[in-house]
Amino acid sequence: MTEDLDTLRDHLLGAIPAADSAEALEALRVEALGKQGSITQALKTLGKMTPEQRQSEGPRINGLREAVATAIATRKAALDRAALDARLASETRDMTLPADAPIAGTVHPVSQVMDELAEIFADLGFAVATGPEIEDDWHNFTALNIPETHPARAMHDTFYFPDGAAGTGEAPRMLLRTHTSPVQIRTMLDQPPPIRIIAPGRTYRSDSDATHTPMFHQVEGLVIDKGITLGHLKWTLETFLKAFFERDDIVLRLRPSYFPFTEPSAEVDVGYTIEKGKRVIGGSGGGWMEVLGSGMVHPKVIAACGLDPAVWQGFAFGCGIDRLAMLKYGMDDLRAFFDGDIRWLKHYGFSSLDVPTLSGGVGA
Ligand code: 2U9
Repeated sequence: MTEDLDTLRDHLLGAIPAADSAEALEALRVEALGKQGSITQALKTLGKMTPEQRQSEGPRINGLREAVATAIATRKAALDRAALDARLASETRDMTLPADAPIAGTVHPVSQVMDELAEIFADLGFAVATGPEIEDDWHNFTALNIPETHPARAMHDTFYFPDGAAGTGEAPRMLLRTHTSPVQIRTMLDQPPPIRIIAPGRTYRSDSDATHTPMFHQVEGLVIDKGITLGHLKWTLETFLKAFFERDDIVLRLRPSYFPFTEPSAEVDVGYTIEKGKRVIGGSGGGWMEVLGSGMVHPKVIAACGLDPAVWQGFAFGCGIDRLAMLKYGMDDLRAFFDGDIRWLKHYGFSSLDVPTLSGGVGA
């Protein structure tokens, strides 16, 4: 028995440190300490021994068991460390690669223009406001001086939700907002003037052709303060358009118009010139393009938001973001904006690392 144990000790304590894989080490563990293992079997012989034999053999067998268990744990830790080192060596990243190389996607022109608008208007003291796309009749129409019978409701080609509870008079009739104006209404109700905000976002009208999609993007602006005039409106729009088109020779033409929520109202045209057979924004030799609607906020709208129109005045404007993107970046079909065609996005998209800044240039 004594000789057997010595042979076993020599064999195991020689083989364990030499095991070259987790599998080989596990095989040795089973061979020694498994249910049928040599040490387990040796421990079982203790029960049949005389007390004297047990006193001398017990510590020897248990000592061997502990030595083997320790050797296995030491070898396992060494094999684990070697496996981790090998993985770390094979999974390295080249930290000197250009940062944009592995990025597959691009920033959509609509997102890019929204970022440009936020940057330009932040410089003029405007905050960005947002609100729900599912609105009620009051915030989308009534508060904006568009009562139930007003023809503008029909003009907006509104997507209404099925009546449901609304028909019972218990809940307001819900709709997809037809413009971002309800965001300005909510802002006026929520915070005291002075207010300077732009509200960019999705809007919905039941309309579809080369220049209209059922979902499109708008940005609207609102200023409410004391002593606001049309002069402030014109300067703000001129400053915005110069920064957006990155040209100093932007010429504006304000044409009288009508919107229920502004009085007086004006449509804003921007002059263009023809360069290499193409229309380019700037100058006015080529003609005029309509880009914005605007006006002084109607006193009824100011009153609907709980403010005294004799004290507070303001101006507002609105335009299509998709149209702004088309004019600046030269796309000709609005529907391609929403096709999700990766080739279109590769051509017209922007790098996510190229953030618009006034100092670095708002457009890439
Ligand atoms: C409040 C008060 C006034 C927002 C305005 C326009 C003029 C306008 C259209 C341009 C093209 C929308 O995308 S479009 O179809 N918008 O012409 N929007 S003034 O007036 C407001 C808004 C909110 C409280």
